[in-house]
Amino acid sequence: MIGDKKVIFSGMQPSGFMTLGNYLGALNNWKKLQYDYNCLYCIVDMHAITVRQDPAKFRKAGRDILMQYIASGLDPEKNIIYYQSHVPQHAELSWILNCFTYMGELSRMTQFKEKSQKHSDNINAGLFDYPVLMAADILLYQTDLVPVGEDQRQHLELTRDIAERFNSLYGDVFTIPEGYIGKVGARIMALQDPTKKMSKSDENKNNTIALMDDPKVIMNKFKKAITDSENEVHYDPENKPGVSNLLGIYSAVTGKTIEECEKEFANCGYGNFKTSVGEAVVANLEPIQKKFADLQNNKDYIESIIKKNTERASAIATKTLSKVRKKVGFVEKIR
Ligand code: ATP
Ligand code: LTN
Repeated sequence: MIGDKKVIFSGMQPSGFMTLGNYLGALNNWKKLQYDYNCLYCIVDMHAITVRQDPAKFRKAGRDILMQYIASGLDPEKNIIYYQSHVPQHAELSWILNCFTYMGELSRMTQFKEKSQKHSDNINAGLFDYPVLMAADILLYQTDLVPVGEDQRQHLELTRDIAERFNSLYGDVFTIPEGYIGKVGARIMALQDPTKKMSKSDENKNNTIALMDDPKVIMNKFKKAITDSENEVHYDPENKPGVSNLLGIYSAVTGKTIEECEKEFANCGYGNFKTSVGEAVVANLEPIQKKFADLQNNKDYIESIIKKNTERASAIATKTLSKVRKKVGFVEKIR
């Protein structure tokens, strides 16, 4: 708790252009939480370098994501929006927690197995240790709730295990966090291969809708989206993954239920259906794109946000870390 409100922490990697999947699966839910909780939304740049990044593209993606957070409706006065690498306490706590995490636990992580297959030429120690840095992110702020997608559930369980292990040795140091897995837009799939999730690091750009894609590009990508040969719009993720994904997107951007959407498109044919989905997405993204363009011209404002929010995050992180340092028996720093 901070004051009388529970603490929420979540993060996103600046590993490319933010996608409609990130927006509907994460940001849109974060937006709804910002008035009822104390929220920290971190840009986890240190996590992102566990796979190779081109420095210039990476820097741009990092800058853009902060503006996209704000353009999407996250209030930077209410929420603490900041960069992980600006608050060194994340790295420091991560080292300490490494000494309370077992190799066996880390080797069981599904994301590590998947990413080491995908990046078989660069299976670095950071990739293996990724979940411990994530545990440090969460535990530094005495987080109560962590809104994440289904794919992060295992990492969250490990965070709880590490926290409980530490607490059982040293007393109540960390709040034990709970997951908060939203239902709407929980899993937006790739447009050309609706059996895998839409992902910002996907090399095939026809698979993803970027938040900042031009309306014409968006319409085109939806027109090309894979469906099936039935020409019948109804929701059946198992047998009709493409159409179901499009229905899910339409439902998420319009706020209508899946049943309402099915009715709306009964007997309409895939061509018209895809056009309507595209138009709904374009309309949804238009104000975000406009706000983003305004923010790009307001460098001073963005810099002041970064400065203020880094200080706010640091103040909380410092408190937790000094408690941890004391508990493990480090000699006190002389100031
Ligand atoms: P990468 O391609 O680098 O792995 P990503 O696009 O998968 O990135 P992350 O940065 O790992 O996204 O995740 C940021 C947030 O967005 C997480 O909360 C994650 O659950 C959510 N998210 C990512 N992709 C989707 C998706 N396709 N549908 C719904 N939510 C998503
Ligand atoms: N691993 C997460 C990103 C992430 C995160 C966090 C999410 C890093 N630290 C702390 C919630 C809380 C991902 O890949 N989506």
